[in-house]
Amino acid sequence: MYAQMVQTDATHVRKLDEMSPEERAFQERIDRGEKIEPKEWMPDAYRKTLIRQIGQHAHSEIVGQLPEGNWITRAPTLERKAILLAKVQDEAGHGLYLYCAAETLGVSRDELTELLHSGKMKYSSIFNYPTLTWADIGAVGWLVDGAAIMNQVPLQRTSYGPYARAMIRICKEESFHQRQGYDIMMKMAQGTPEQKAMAQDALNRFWGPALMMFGPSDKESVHSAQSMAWKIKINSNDELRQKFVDQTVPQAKYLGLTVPDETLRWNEEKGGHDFAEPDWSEFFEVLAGNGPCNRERLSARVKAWEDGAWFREGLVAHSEKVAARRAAPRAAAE
Ligand code: BYC
Repeated sequence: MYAQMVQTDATHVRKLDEMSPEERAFQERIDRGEKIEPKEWMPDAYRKTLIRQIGQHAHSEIVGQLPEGNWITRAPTLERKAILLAKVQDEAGHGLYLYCAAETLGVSRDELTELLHSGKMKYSSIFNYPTLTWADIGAVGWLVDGAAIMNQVPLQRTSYGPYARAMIRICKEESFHQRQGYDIMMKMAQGTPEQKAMAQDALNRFWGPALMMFGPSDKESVHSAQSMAWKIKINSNDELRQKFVDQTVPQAKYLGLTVPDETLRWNEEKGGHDFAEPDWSEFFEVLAGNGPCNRERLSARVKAWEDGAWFREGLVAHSEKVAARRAAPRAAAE
């Protein structure tokens, strides 16, 4: 079932009297809402937790290009193709901002890539599901980017400065992504009965996996308590999942589509919806590498990395040549 692959050494939330003077001063800075910057002292477990989360987030953006990239050549109009192309390029950019943020913690992009390719580091479970129809591209934009925004808006206030700043730009772009997905769903839902049925089918297949994006339930979440004490995470997994359901249900209604959950009800007392838990056994199977597309996704990434080796080597050779040329007149003058 669940296996932690990147060790963070954060075994439990440490109380103030268990902390060294440095750790205590650090926690007080966090509690005051100060941002932590790259060169400042931080507990090793805080650094490792950030590398784990930011690295997984970066990988998700990069792997996340694959299900959508699948439809660039088959988008129904030139306009849709141009929009999808721009969105997929944005995801690459998000991956790069995040790898840069992770690099400030002392890990290289090559090291993180190696961890992804060897299966030691995760990426979001959602990208292990196939995009079977054009309506799936609408559902991905609407639900997957919608869930991503719900998770990432609070991360703009995360305690590590470079991560928080990367998230500000990413969130702006994600809102455009979510709008384009909803726009596709609107067109499909208002189209022919066949198109509406495709939109409903996409919602049926992506609803559960979208709920899983927020991570396991709070009682199963191993990292939440410490990550929230360090303000790496601002909200718990269940809090964000609830907000996502409350935001998305009226949107589905507006589309004239049915959320595939017979237990879904508005609960006046809690001021939110009651809804069915996603299938957690499926979630842990996907995390263990056994989702519908895990092997395909990873092998596509490994192939892209290997096929691009000549280009990376060319870039390094070129920059070494430029550096040598710059150094040559200086050496001659000395
Ligand atoms: N998928 O203790 P927990 C995007 C893992 S990109 C896979 O609750 P945590 C987009 C978790 O890593 C979306 N693994 O962990 C891109 C941990 O395993 P390890 C990505 C998951 O970290 C392109 C274990 O389960 N967003 O939106 O406190 C196009 C226990 O979980 C998942 C981010 O990465 C999952 N769904 O909380 C469109 C946001 N859930 O590391 C869209 C930043 C849990 O011990 N990340 N796990 O081996 C986070 O906010 C948190 O890391 C999570 C999990 C809420 C995801």
